[in-house]
Amino acid sequence: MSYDCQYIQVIGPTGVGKTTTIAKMAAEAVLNDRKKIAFITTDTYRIAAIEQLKTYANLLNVPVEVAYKMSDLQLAMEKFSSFDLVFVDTAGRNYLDPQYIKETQELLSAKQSSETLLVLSLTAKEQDLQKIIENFSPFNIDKFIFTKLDETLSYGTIFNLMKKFK
Ligand SMILES: Nc1nc2c(ncn2[C@@H]2O[C@H](COP(=O)(O)OP(=O)(O)OP(=O)(O)O)[C@@H](O)[C@H]2O)c(=O)[nH]1
Ligand SMILES: [Mg+2]
Repeated sequence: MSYDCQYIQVIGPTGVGKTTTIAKMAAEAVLNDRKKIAFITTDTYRIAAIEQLKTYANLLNVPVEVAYKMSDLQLAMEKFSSFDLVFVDTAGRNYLDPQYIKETQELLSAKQSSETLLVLSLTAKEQDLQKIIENFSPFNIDKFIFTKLDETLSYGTIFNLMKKFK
């Protein structure tokens, strides 16, 4: 996978595989591409979220910083400014509620330019995914990542969403 920015923010609804996908992308970057990478997590919400990312970080032998607020995120990004890629994990929330979009957006508004990836599970209904994408529009999503292809038998949603949201 190629990236357009040094900082990669991964956002999306609960349990879609944000943290797992970061681990996969990071493993590819470290093991195949020999990149110097780091993790930042802003998920201080879910129980054991930090431990989950730290477990992957230990396996790949890469550093992690935890950001409780925007200023922590800013400091962590500066700390990792010499790294090739910095993956920023975020908390999954019910993003049909615009309040959570606002909270996450406030937390992520650091000054470094970053690429924003929206993770969507193909096991979700297309109509709900459309609404989630619309609610995420204040983020300027750069790319979608579809997960759980292995848990569905229908893939048309990928094409419909790509067509609708370009
Ligand atoms: N079958 C399947 N399971 C997946 C995939 N990606 C992630 N999972 C599983 O989905 C569950 C949730 O994964 P996480 O990576 O913790 O999801 P998350 O979006 O970070 O979850 P929250 O941070 O709690 O919102 C775990 O059991 C993962 O193993 C996938 O592509 N296919
Ligand atoms: Mg997670």
